[in-house]
Amino acid sequence: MRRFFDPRQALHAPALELHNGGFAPYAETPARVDAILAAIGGTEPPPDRGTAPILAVHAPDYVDFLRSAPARWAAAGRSGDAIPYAFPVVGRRTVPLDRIDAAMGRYSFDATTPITAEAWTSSYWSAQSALAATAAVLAGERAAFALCRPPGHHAGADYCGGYCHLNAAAIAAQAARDAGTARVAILDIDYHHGNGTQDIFRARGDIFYASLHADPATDYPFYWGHADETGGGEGAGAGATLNLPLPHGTTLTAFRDAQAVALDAIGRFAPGLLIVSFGADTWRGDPISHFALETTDYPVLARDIAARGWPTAILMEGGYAVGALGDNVAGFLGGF
Ligand code: Q9C
Ligand code: ZN
Repeated sequence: MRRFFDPRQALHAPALELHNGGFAPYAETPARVDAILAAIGGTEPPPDRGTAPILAVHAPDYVDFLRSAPARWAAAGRSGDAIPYAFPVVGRRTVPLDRIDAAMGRYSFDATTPITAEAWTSSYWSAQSALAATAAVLAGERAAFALCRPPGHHAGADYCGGYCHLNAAAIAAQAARDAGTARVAILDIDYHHGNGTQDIFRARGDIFYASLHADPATDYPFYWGHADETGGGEGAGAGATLNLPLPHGTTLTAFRDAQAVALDAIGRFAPGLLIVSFGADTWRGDPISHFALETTDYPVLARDIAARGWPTAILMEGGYAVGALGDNVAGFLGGF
């Protein structure tokens, strides 16, 4: 299987994140990349397809903000990573975003996603890796992998969050549509709901989004991913979103059954391309998650997906148990 990654994706390295009332080392560390690369062998660097496929998904003012925020933060005399602390939620209105802190809150939905000086560069190349894997599949590969890091599925058209700045899966799905694939399905099996991906496509009927994730009644991102969110808009998106929340402690049997429900729904949609948002934070020892999958479960899940026969681009999302991450990712890819 072809595997894509650019070394610039490892440059983004925030120091700390808010965690249970204090600051903890940032879980989405570049060490994740080293662990995955050591387990899967060599990768190819993606070609540079520029900003056009990014701007096909993300708002231009948001992209400008991501690129300029670190310099604005430094110009305000700040040390440390750029982190928002005030959000325009209560009495939300449009205001000038001259103050960097106002802009930070406007373009973020949480305080766990610093915009380091390298956030744009790393996220840009993460998106390019996703585009390369997708192009390889559209050119005839049965499946391809993009080591997307930073991850993407929490980022919306005009907001960051959940360690994500650019939504690689959404960028890849839109690029496939623009390349002529009529129907694209996204299967999201990260531990967390992919709120950004859902938001970006929720009103559309040409891109199906199905997600297995921890119940948002108990887990981040809380405000999305409930079972009654089935797609919206004026008709076209209705029924093109499927959310399957699962309880803490979920093991292979229940996860596999839920994945089969998602795959059956995707089958009825009849996609020309499948994009898998793959998170290994479903593993039993993940430090921020509460499912109980074993390393030996990942090949099983991958084989169930591969058996459906759709051309498949696999994109990395979360997974924070660095010691087990390589085996979990390699096992999943091996299952294909
Ligand atoms: N510090 C992905 O797996 N929760 N993102 C942080 C505790 C954020 C996970 C709260 C989890 C985001 C791609
Ligand atoms: Zn996750």
